[in-house]
Amino acid sequence: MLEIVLATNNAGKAAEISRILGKKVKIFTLPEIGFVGEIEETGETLAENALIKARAVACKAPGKIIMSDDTGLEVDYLAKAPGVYSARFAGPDCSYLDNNKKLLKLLKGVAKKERGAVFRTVVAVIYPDKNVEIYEGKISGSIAEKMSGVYGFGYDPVFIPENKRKTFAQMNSDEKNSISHRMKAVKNCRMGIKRKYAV
Ligand code: ITT
Repeated sequence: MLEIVLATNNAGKAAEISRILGKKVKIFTLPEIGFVGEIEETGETLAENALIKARAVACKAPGKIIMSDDTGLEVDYLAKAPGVYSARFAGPDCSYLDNNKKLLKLLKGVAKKERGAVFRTVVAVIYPDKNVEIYEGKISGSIAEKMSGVYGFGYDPVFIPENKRKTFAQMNSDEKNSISHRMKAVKNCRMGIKRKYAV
């Protein structure tokens, strides 16, 4: 069984990734490898931040594959903001609700055709031989006029994927995972892992 450490403190994200990777992979969370504390995401790109998280954890788990993901929501009308700053869009210690409220306020009155947005995920993997690989996934869509739905996390209540009539938060996890930015990045990553290991 392949052992992968997920370098994330975000439980929603960890649940999605482990579902996508499937049963042949044993996932270790940060508490399970004895990693405590916050990792400061000081990078200017998603790839830099994903690598910062993976590197911070690698020394704690020798011999294991380390995987991290950094995700950003890029809104056309806001010149691709919040992007790499998606987690703290509404300020330090803000909640998902604060971020969604701020986004909806900034887009108040903006026409539907100008509400385009992209969710982008970068997955960084550090292999036990110290080799580093980066994988990407994205999905286009638009920002709704109000929050809807109870599933998922983060900006899911305001993001409507292209060709859909509901937000990510109105989809159960299988439905979101079948089309999401994270699924695409993790699937690319899984292909990279398969090229190295027979799983
Ligand atoms: P880690 O750094 O511990 O992995 P995080 O919550 O800081 O977790 P990111 O920096 O990757 O995660 O993501 C930034 C924010 O983007 C995150 O806090 C959510 O608000 C949002 N986000 C990420 N993935 C999302 C998804 O699939 N659906 C909705 N919002 C998402």
